[in-house]
Amino acid sequence: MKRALITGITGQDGSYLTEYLLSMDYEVHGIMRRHSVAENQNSRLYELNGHIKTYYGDLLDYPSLVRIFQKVQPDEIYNLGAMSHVRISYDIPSFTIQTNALGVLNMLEIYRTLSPHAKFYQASSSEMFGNSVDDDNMQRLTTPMNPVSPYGCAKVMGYNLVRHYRHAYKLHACNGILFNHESPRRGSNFVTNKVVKGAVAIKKGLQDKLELGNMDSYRDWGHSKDYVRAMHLILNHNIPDEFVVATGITHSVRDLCHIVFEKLGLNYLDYVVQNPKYMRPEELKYLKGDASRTREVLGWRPEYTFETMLEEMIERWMKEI
Ligand code: NAP
Ligand code: G4F
Repeated sequence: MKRALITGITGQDGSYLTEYLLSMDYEVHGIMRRHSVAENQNSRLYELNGHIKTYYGDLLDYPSLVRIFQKVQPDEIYNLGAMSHVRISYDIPSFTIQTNALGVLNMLEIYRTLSPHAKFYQASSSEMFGNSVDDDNMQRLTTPMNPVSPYGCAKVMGYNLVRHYRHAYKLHACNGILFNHESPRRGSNFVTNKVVKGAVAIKKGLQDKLELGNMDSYRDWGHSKDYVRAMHLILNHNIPDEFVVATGITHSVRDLCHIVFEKLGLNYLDYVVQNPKYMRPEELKYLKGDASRTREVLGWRPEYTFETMLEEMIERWMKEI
């Protein structure tokens, strides 16, 4: 039985990855932070109660990480823990850089000293590219990284640290450069789930307007369930390396609103208003990922389309609201 250790197990990806690994008979261990309201903390893991082992820890708390590594002795390490909200990273830049960059350094140091025979996956991000695009309007491994947010800057550091530790200490450490991925479990302050939740509340007569920021940026949106499968393939590839995970299809935030409201029989133009509060000091305008190498080398294919993913998200809020 393989033993996996997941940081960020309470998050969207952590919960789907846990389910995926359990379905393959892994023993799954996860690191959880202390929250003041304990009830909601592991809401994404409720159905897995009794099937996983969790430990209090924090990417910034070195002693807790050492203790957990010694106890678990993992075969596979998935470092998904992060302050993952790009707009909020402008509000709390120092915490973001500490968690998303120094947190990776803490993990790598403990990995190399206590579990050097394990495999290590780092949750890197398309936010690292910033506004760089290749001539064909896509991003890939060779696209320059010019991050436009504290979040993106920190992720570039984490990405480079993983490459450095792999080369310097001959570790099986790899990066997945994942483009945006969503699901019914997505935090409701990310744009997809905010739009779906708002549109459903409007449909039910509980809300009049939906306030958004920039509607003219484009994102390459996939489903988290498809993307956690890619994480496992990347980590278990025989050569530790970097891989891009994306659908290769891009939509604007405006398209997103149009499609979601239309599925509910509404016209978004009647309800969506802009609020400068949600604009960013510097915006990443356009993402469209080239995952052709990931498809060829790892045989990865997404199963969801943008539309089937949104339908699943609408269904969640129709039941819940
Ligand atoms: P998420 O839902 O926000 O989950 C983030 C997880 O990190 C949560 O479990 C959170 O714990 C934990 N965390 C935050 N700060 C921590 C700290 N100091 N120490 C330990 N754990 C900490 O994010 P996600 O969408 O699942 O994303 C997973 C990873 O992929 C993140 O690293 C993210 O940056 C990266 N990524 C995501 C996307 C995407 O589109 N979803 C794309 C590219 C890369 P709490 O529950 O206690 O807050
Ligand atoms: O949903 P978002 O907040 O995601 P963003 O900034 O692209 O970041 C996500 O994807 C990254 C991968 O590229 C991850 F690394 C990161 O952890 C996170 O998961 O915003 C998407 C777009 C942006 O252009 C934003 O300006 O939607 C625009 N937007 C417009 N109105 C809004 C809103 N975003 C949010 N969160 N809230 C709004 O009201």
